[in-house]
Amino acid sequence: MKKITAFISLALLCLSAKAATDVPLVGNVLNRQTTSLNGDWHYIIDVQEEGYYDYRMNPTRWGFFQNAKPRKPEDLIEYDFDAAPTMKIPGDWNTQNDRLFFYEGTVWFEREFDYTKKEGKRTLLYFGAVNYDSHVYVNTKHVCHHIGGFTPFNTDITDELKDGKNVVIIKVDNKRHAEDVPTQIFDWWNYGGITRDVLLVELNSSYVENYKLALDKQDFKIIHFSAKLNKGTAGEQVTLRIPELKIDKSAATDAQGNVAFDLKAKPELWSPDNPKLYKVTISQGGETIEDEIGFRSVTTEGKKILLNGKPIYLKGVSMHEEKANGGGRANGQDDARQLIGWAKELGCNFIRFAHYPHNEHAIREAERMGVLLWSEIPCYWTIAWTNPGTLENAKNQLRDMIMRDQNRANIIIWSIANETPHSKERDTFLSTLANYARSLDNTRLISMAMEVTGQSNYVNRLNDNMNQYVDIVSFNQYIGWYRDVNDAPKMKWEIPYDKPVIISEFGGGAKYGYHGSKNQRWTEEFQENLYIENLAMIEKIDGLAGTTPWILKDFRSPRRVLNGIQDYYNRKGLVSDKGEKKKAFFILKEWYSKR
Ligand code: GCB
Repeated sequence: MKKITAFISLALLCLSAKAATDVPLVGNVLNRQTTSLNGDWHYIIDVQEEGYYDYRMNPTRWGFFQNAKPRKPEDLIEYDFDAAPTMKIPGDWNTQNDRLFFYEGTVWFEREFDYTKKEGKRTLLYFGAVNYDSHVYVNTKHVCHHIGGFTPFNTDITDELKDGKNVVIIKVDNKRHAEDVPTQIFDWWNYGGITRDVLLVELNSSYVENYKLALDKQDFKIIHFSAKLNKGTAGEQVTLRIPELKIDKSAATDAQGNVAFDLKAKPELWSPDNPKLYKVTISQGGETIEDEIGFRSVTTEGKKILLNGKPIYLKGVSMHEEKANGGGRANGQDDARQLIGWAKELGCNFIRFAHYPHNEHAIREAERMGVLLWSEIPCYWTIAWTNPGTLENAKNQLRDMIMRDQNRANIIIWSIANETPHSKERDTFLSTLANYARSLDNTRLISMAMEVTGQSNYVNRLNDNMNQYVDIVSFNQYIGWYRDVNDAPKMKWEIPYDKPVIISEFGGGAKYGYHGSKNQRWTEEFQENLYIENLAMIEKIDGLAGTTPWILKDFRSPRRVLNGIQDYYNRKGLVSDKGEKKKAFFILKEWYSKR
């Protein structure tokens, strides 16, 4: 008995140990010295978390992270990663095994890799995203715990690695909880698993953790540069080079390991018409990081959004991060190119990446294709506003989204929430996020998708306390879907703020190929008419600076149960889940061609 208690305490220690090796996110990981751990990973479905808790819900002595093997024929070990099936990583589990289609719970993943220790080098283990709650173990040691399904994280595993064979095991749990971000209910598929790249990142013991290059908002002949080392080491030389602009400048870090300077330059400005990117290198201590960076400014003036000092109308569309054909999480250039390609065909210069940070490949692809972006964290619907842990979680997601993407010229808006119910507690929570976003990055605009609540008959008045914290007031409205389309011509919209307005959602469902009269719900004609009426109505809104109708492509949602049409798809796409364009696609295209 004594022995068992001792064992359990040891295991408890193992499980609760806060990762001493957790390190802040490294910027621009895709262009670092990396080894990919993508590929086939063994997995074990663990409905009751048998590999984590014992029958008293205490940490189990048989934790799967131990990767135990029987030594004697009589040994009891009830799991075996070597005998388990494999799935492709990155990838969601729902679309790789029929038995996991609706599954929400724990799955363990395991992968072996070879490694050779290098003197003086540090190795980080990086995950692009794991949905939702993950515990990572290297060679049986717990190395980190991460919460949040759409932001990257890395941890320093140098001290756990050995020459030769190493094993990484990760417990992934995508059960939904009220205090999570997003919360228990949301209108998209809760794809579980290791959904983005897994990388080993090799670094010097002192390295550039992150850096930022940004054009001055007013003076387009000044570029601000700053960089931060992982350590507070003074006197380290950091060199920035932009050969095409003849920039080659070095400076020494201060006692906090920071360096910052301004440059005089005359860059060609990045814009949707001219998505010019400059080759940039940042060097320090023998390590050189390459990047491609665009220079642009985004500001507002009254009800106008200015890109490079000139008013721009954001011809947009909303988009989920789902594969271009069928469902499943997208992660990679091909899906991005296809989806963004459809948006461009619509005439878009802007996409709302809803409702969470999308993968870095898609963001970079959009940047190359000249598409501006709205990037969002999943503070969606009924968040637990008064729970400190929930706020901490939302702040972490916001920080990591910004830290990953702060050098992407095409991202112009950080969105902090979607359709949240008004309350004092919500305002406290969201204003904390807005202020935090601004403190991290003052070179972009802040917005959130609001709701119009002051509705009386045909007068819609936007009345949201959060207006004072955002640069752009955006709101969703569903005239024609959750309200009669014939109301559209009578509707009046009052937006009493001297700020640009984006209609962040409007739309309605239609099944591709289903035809009928414009009054027949779910037909392409119904959706087409809804777009005609909405666009005519929206056009009259004072200060309208952009539109991102809901949504580019049909997407999977467990809320859209069988009714002969939906089949677990939200059918509000302008393009079907198989890539077929519906009639409304061409209405929007025509409207955008005239703006
Ligand atoms: C909304 C939500 C979006 C939903 C959409 C719908 O307002 O923001 O996530 O998918 O409505 O289809 O109802």
